[in-house]
Amino acid sequence: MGEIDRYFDAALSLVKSAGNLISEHVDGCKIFERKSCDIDLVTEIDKKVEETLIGGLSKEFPDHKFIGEESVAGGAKCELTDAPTWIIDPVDGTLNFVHGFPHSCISLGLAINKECVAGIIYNPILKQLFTAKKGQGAFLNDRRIHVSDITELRNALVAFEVGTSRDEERCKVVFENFKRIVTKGHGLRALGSAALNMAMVAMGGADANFEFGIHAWDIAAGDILVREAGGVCMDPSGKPLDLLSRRVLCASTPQLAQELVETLVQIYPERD
Ligand code: LIP
Repeated sequence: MGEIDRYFDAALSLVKSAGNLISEHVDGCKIFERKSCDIDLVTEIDKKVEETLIGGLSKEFPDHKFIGEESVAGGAKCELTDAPTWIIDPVDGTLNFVHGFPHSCISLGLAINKECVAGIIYNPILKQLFTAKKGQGAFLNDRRIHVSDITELRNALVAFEVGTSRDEERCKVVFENFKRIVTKGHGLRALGSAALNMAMVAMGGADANFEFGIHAWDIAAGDILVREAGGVCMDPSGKPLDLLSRRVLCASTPQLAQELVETLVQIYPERD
């Protein structure tokens, strides 16, 4: 068994047990605090899941590093080095979770030398377990998944999110992109979880996904998942993905990604 397999197996069992915290509270977790703005929420479950994952992984791998959504919210620095780093969103789709809309997941990526080499996206409510390891393919539960073969925007279903910022200038760009994709493509979808949107691209349910303003913890697991499913993941400008840039574009094919690069109005949020 390789090193990545060993790290992955330990993480998977922690993710599965932390998933129970989400599924057990899915009907009753309406108590939340606000973070950066009125619709950026955190619940006790977000905090408990993150503590469970960081606690378990640091016990197993004391020299590994962590970038966790809720730890960063508490003032910790977001630092990505070459060391093995677990990038954690304990509940991606917290707003969904608070409302009982069943698209919330744990998103856990492992980066080594700043490259995502393993990812787990687990929606315990709908029992969807997406996994990927470098060079070993992408899976939904135990079934191998692949991206679609769509190459043109006019045939594409595109996932996106508005994000949490309601800054007027930013919203103008979001709505312009909304208009461009709706006019040119088959349609737009927004599940309310960046990680699950990327998982949809990996399984061929959507053909592309883009978002401006996301964070490393929203996209780290999705990056390796989409690539292992045969898709491409990059910066929306067409440059290589930068996990801390708060920008992502993934697609089933390089041709579709390129068309989106040329179609989207770009936003450059402050880096993580
Ligand atoms: C949320 C995302 C959502 C995105 C928001 C936010 P959270 O994550 O998954 O898709 O639009 O900006 O990052 O806060 O629920 O973990």
